[in-house]
Amino acid sequence: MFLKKLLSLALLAIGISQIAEAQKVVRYDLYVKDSTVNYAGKEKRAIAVNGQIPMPTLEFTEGDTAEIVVHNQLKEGTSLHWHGVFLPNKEDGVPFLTQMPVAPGSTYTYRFPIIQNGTHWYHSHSGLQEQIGMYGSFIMHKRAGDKTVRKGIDDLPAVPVIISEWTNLKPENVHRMLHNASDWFAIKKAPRKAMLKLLEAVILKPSLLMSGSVCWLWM
Ligand SMILES: [Cu+2]
Repeated sequence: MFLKKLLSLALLAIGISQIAEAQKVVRYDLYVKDSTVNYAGKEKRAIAVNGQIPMPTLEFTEGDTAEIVVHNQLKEGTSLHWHGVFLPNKEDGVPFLTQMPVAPGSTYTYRFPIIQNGTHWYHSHSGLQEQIGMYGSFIMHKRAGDKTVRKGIDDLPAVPVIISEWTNLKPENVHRMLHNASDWFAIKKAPRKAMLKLLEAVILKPSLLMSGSVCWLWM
């Protein structure tokens, strides 16, 4: 009888500790600020978050609660969308649909439970802010002891790699030109050449991709 009671108490303690672990709140503070970069021979406006482009990699474990505090230091509204992440609609970050834009000079908190695992990304959903720097990795790890962990695959250290391009053109102009369907970018900018350069870089120097989280490539 005593043993049975002890056992059920132990199980209860384990249960409580699991709940406590599952309810860990993981907070990130993101400071969104205008910045100037020179990635392709000209000083251009960009948006850096916590002083970096891409935005910081956000990491969680399934069961955590994400608390992401956006400090908008821009002179315009902003928003953040969590790409492919299951969450309550009001946290989805689509301005004028699921929330009002985060006003200049204000702070806004996204809060949602992490109910999946995998590597995703997040980006601004306001105007064309994404194109000038507002994108980043969003990683949701499996819980410790998750039965679906594949030995030798899921337990390898993960390094997020973001492949991006930069243009000195304003993203609004790129957008307009793509709508005109002039094929300017396919003909003049030779994107395939850029992909070949990337492949060459990876083959010749695999550490390039392993050592950094970003690979910038200029056409
Ligand atoms: Cu998206």
